[in-house]
Amino acid sequence: MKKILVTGATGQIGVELTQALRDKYGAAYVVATGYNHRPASELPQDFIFYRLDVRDAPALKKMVKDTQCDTIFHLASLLSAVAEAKPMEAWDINMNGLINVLEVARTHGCAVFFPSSIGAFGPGTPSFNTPQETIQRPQSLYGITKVSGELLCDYYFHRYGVDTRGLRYPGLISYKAMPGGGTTDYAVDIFYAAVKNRHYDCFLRTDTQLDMMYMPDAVAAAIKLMEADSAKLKHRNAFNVAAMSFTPEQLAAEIQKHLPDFTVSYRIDPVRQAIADSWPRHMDDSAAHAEWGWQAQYDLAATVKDMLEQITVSEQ
Ligand code: AKB
Repeated sequence: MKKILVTGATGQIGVELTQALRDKYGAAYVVATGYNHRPASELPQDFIFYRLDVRDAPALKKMVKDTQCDTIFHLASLLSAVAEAKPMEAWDINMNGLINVLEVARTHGCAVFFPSSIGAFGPGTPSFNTPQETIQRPQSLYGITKVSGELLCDYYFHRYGVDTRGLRYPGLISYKAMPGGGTTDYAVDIFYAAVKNRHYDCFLRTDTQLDMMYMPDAVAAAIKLMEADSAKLKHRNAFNVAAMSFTPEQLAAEIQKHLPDFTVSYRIDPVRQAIADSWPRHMDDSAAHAEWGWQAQYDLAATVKDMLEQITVSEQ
């Protein structure tokens, strides 16, 4: 039986991944930790977690020792837009947090899941069918921490045999916890604006095409990767995973099929637009298919239908 520790459990991925892990392995076997407190009203009811700053190595070590965990889902990280605003803090949390996790995993024999991102690519990367192995010269600080994180995870695997595995996530769409300062956040905000106001002011250009994924797929991918047969993994840190790829204009058109009076205007944020312009449009995820059977379940139409239904119910 696995005993799991989740860092960053109050974040956008963390809230849903923690719940899915508790459903699968039992609540007693999944310890959720978080640092950046959201108001309780923004978390699911009865969401139990411990306060832990991943930069605090002794506290992290004590948590791993006390819980006797054998697997760490290390989600604590600052996202791309907020990392541009607070680069020193982003480096501290994303890099020092990760190396603390890897060190404690090395000394206590834990496996580690690390979420990388499309942000790990840059303007020199092939934009369409972005290969699993390709040029990675990101220009955002977030992206630099993600490439460095991938390399560090591979280093701990090759040098010390720590079972590290990771995914390059696209922009993630969800309704249970809001994202906190990413470039792809428009693809979440737009649904709330559509349901509440029938209008959205988009901060990315109408034709900005990016890979996206619905949260149930993102959660399933992390669990499936961590359960995969280690011997079959040729790549580890990190696998490209794709589900759908669209522009703000295409997303708005899909929403309009359900809400015909919905309109969008564009007020571009130059920082987030520059980041988005440097990211790939669509990744090739054939290595994930071949090595551990990855397959997305949600396309654009299914995601939009579910998001609108869930948000409409929660607003009533
Ligand atoms: C962000 O926009 O920063 C994240 C990501 C794609 O990694 N959602």
